[in-house]
Amino acid sequence: MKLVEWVTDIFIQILGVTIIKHKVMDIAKRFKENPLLFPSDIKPSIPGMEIKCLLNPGVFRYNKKTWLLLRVAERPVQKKESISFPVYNKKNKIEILTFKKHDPYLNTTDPRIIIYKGNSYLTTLSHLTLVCSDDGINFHEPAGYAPILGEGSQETFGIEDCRVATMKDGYHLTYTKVSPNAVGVGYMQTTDWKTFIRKGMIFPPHNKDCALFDEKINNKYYALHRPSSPELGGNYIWIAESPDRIHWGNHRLIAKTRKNMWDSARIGAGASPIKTEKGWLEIYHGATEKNRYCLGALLLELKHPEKVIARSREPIMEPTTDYETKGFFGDVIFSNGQLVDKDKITIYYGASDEVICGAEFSINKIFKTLEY
Ligand code: MAN
Repeated sequence: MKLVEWVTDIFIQILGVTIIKHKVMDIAKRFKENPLLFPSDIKPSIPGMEIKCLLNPGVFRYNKKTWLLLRVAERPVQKKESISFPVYNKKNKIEILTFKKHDPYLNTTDPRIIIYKGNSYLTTLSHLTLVCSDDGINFHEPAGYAPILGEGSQETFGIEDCRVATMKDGYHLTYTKVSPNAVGVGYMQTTDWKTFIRKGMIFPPHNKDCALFDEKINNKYYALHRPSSPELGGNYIWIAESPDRIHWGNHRLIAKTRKNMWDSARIGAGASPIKTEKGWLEIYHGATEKNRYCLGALLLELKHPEKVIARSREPIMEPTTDYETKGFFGDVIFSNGQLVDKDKITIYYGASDEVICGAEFSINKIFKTLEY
């Protein structure tokens, strides 16, 4: 034990104060260039809008470059006396809704949500935008790649947090479809990032955080997903299997939230599980009741991914830097995209729901932190 720790322990004991010490086990190597992207780096999709947040990118390699599929959250440039936000109307055109700031029926305690007379809205509307890079650090918006916008009645509040699974037959995108009726998982396919085949909602409400395994197991496709069951159960990670990636069945619960821990309120899968000799390694997010979002890991059996071999007791990454603790929604690290090169995982993540950052992990180091 270091001298400082020893003195602190004695001091605590003398005071007779009960303090539950929180062990920081963060093993992420953050990019020194962080944040890599700010909202001001991207052009708004239409004039008069401002980008409030860049967050939670899907990640893939294409044409020898690293690409991020950013979630871009926009709203109109705000006026002093009112709060306004966009939604898509029935004709799929953006419509601006406005409320007076001092309206007694307005509840704006959560910066992400507006509650008015019992109805919930989002303060921003999200779409997906592509950026690419030669070095994985400096990203730009390439010409000729249109943003992916919400479409139809299931996406009137936008589309969010897209995972990209790279498979032999192309790229497979699973993302959150948001509307006043529900939150569910949408699925689309592409091979050229210019044309997309939309396959509709594959996991019905309330469901999000869907990560496809990027290869078949026992001749079936697999996916991790996160249904929410508000009365019995909770916000847990489930696994499902499918013959075609559209029809999903044999749903099984694989991991639950844990009381009084860093993942006590909500957990959800990150990107596609990583195939290793020891099993499938999945980096997932866990949040507390106070909405503090950290990352941890799960290790799943190779042939039976519904079986959990090991799990992080402490987070492998938690909000510590200024850009992770302060911002649009502070104390958030949320990752749903990564690249893997032998022992090295490079994750890209949303920090404070506002800026895009990068960090590296060693797979072997993660293994050493897991509890079997
Ligand atoms: C939810 C999702 C994410 C977001 C976190 C933190 O899990 O909406 O997109 O990053 O909350 O706000």
